[in-house]
Amino acid sequence: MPSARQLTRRDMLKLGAFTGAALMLPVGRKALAKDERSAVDFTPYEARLKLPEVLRPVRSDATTDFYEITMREAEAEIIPGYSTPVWGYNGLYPGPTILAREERRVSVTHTNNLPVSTSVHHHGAYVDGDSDGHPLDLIPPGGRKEYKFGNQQCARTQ
Ligand SMILES: [Cu+2]
Repeated sequence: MPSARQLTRRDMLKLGAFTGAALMLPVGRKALAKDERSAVDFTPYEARLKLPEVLRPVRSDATTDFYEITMREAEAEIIPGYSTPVWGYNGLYPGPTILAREERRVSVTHTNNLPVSTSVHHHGAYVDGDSDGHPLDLIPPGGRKEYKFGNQQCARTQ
């Protein structure tokens, strides 16, 4: 079984094209023809849904739960049996879940251990501009940034 690093860009593009078309295939049908050019062979819709792990706060006080997340390179098993390099929150794909309660504040401090500057956008969060993570609000490699959430919103997935 090849590791993800053995897959070529072309292989990954083939796989991406397949996953888009896979919606029209009957469940259980083989994903890719097994020939010398196919690096991966799997049956779609067979893997169980992996729920992102729930992150625990590093500390809490009367009003706020504090979390720490490190962006780093890791390997993830996106396709069962195959390892894929990812840049993940705590090295996870998808990243961890933070459970928040309405009106209870959350602070998340991100550390960037990736080789490039990143922005952590919080889609759908009612936050100050400094905690929105807009495209020019970059965390350089080795940098840290705290994001603050008041959670003055009704329940939702963000
Ligand atoms: Cu957005």
